[in-house]
Amino acid sequence: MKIRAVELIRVTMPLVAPFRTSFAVETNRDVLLVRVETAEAQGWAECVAMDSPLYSSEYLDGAQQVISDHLLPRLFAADELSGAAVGGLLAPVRGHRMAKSAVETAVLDAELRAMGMPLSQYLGATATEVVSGVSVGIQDTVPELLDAVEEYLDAGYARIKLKIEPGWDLAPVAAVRERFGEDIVLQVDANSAYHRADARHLAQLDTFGLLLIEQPLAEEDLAGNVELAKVIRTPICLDESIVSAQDAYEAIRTGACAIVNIKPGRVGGYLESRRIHDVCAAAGIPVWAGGMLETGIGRAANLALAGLSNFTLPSDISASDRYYAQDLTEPITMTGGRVAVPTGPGIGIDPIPEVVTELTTARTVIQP
Ligand code: SMG
Ligand code: MG
Repeated sequence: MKIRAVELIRVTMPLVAPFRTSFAVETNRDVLLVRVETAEAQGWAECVAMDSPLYSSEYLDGAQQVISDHLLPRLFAADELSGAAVGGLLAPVRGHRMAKSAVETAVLDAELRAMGMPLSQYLGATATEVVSGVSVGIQDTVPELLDAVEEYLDAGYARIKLKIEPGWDLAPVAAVRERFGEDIVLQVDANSAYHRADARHLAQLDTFGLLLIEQPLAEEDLAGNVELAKVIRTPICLDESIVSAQDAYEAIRTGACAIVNIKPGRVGGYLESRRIHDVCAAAGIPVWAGGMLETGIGRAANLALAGLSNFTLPSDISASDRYYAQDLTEPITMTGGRVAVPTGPGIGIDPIPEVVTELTTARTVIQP
């Protein structure tokens, strides 16, 4: 396979409601789409970097520049390209995993579409549906939070994740438990907002029967989680801290986490995601798929991954309408707390050209 051209498309997607985390409030999702054209097929992917480097060090303009100036030239220079070869070709470039993931996924999508094989099958996924959880942002007041949670439970979501930060943790979690009872599956995500000295405070969450606490401490502070795990009973799940299979291995070996959130963008692609899945499976550590407010393009690919057998916890793969009134693809839907794994070739979903055109803010075509 040879690449004929790559199109980088910037799209601005208005969110149905602002989404607040411990690090930012999002009202629009700026997205970078990568379209790879080969003689046989075209492939699509979505870069999950956000407009500012607040979730992690990557951000959209930086990702776009790395793709154009440093990643694509390495792929154009290759004699025979395949999705599986991309990782090795891009390895000399340090970091920039979200950018690498988008490029690898677009190449893989083109290859699989040409072969007529679904990404789920290529990855070895066995499930046809994924248990769907929803991530609920920080709200101004507890009553507003309860209304939001009620709406998602009524819609059928199988698990609720509350974003927390210092000052918005014990009270909202207590209120949700009190209102909706012990039976709802509940977890929290701090996006690195706490410090080791907060261990005793976080231990107070233990009374609420949470499935897990996600990324309580700084990205770099793996050892802090080992200490924290001695003080809290709620299982620690890592997100930002795990950017490779080696990180996952190390976090598990040292006891820094009991659960891993897998986001393909964060770890450099679906193939590294599968390696993390395998490392965790071998160690008896359950995993689930994280989300980055993807459009249908990224969501479809995440569904393929989440069909692997060790994705035993509900994933952050909600329906399109959780974030977007109009998705870039046919909407992804959730029924009875489950979302179907796409069955078509490649990522199994196509962008709707008119919608992409309408929401596009910039496009560039890059050729070998
Ligand atoms: O796609 O539903 C989604 C987003 C889920 O909370 C979510 N993602 O840290 O896990 C996380 C966050 C990262 C993005 S927040 C702007
Ligand atoms: Mg997270």
